Amino acid sequence: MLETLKGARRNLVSSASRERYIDAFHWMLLGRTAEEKLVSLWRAGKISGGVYLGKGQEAISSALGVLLKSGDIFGPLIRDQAGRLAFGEPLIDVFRHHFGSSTGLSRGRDGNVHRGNPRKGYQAMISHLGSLISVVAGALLARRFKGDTSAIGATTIGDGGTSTGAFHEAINMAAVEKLPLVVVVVNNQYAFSTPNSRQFACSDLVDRAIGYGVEGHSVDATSLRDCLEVVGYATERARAGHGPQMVVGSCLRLTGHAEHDDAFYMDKSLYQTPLGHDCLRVAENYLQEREWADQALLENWRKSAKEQVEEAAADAQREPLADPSTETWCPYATQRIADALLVR
Ligand SMILES: Cc1ncc(C[n+]2csc(CCOP(=O)(O)OP(=O)(O)O)c2C)c(N)n1
Repeated sequence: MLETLKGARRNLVSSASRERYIDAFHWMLLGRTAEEKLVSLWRAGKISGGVYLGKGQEAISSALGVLLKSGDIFGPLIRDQAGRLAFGEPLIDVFRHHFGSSTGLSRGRDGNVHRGNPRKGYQAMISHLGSLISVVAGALLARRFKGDTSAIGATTIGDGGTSTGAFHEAINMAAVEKLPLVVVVVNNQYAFSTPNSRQFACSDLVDRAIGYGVEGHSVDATSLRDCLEVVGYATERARAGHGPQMVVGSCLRLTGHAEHDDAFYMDKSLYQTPLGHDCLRVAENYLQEREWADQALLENWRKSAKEQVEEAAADAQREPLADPSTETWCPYATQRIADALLVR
């Protein structure tokens, strides 16, 4: 029988220390600010393709990013801008990628979120929902074969993504292999226009953990403090050899599926429930309640985030675009990408 985890959690040193909280808050703020810039660039026709936002999900994403360590493996999904930055993605890479800069991580081959840097431990995102879990699990297995058991791996997925066969196959395999994998399910109530009621029939997604034989944890994803504690606990359990951990965070998608979607289908009354709280505002209130920051300091942080974003966007915009006539195009990968993927 699975251990009851709620009691054990209290014995842990809190993962939501002042220093870590403020660190995670900064990445949330920077992620939100970067995405606001992407939206204005997209609306001005300066970038093509879609712009997918993590608005409302920055707390859980950033918590995961700061809790992973150098050497760990991270597989971010579309709403993980905050987590990517917290894990170490340079801000300029966000804009390089969206502008199609030849110095971007895909050398201008992809316009939005399918970027990664395997050498640095973060996998390129795969759009096919559920597939990223197998990739992170496979990377952990590869490390194990090489005798390296120091790292854990983590990835996120939405409520809709949990309905895929790939999700089931990957978690089942990870559970059998007892891999140190943390899967963060962000239940933002909608999969594009499909509400939870048309997506799954179980009362709580975390109950699925029992069926897979993995440890499951629930968290209010609008609270950075709770995310740091619960995701922190899950990462510690994975590091300590207790196998895969499934964290289910609840919140509301505070935007359309992407900028081209006005989300007319969403039940607007949900915004008035606790699910609809904006995690960034909740985190700001918490900082003030604890007297870790006042209005003036918060304003300084916002200004600094804006300046960093403007500088990164301007620098990336000055870089040359990919040039198909000089690029050694290849159907699957260039030598450079193949080299980056090689396991060392
Ligand atoms: C296997 C698969 N089926 C369908 C899609 C198309 N698709 C992209 S995002 C999306 C909705 C995802 O919803 P959810 O997993 O709840 O994540 P959210 O967008 O809410 O963060 C769908 C259906 C896909 N990318 N992969």
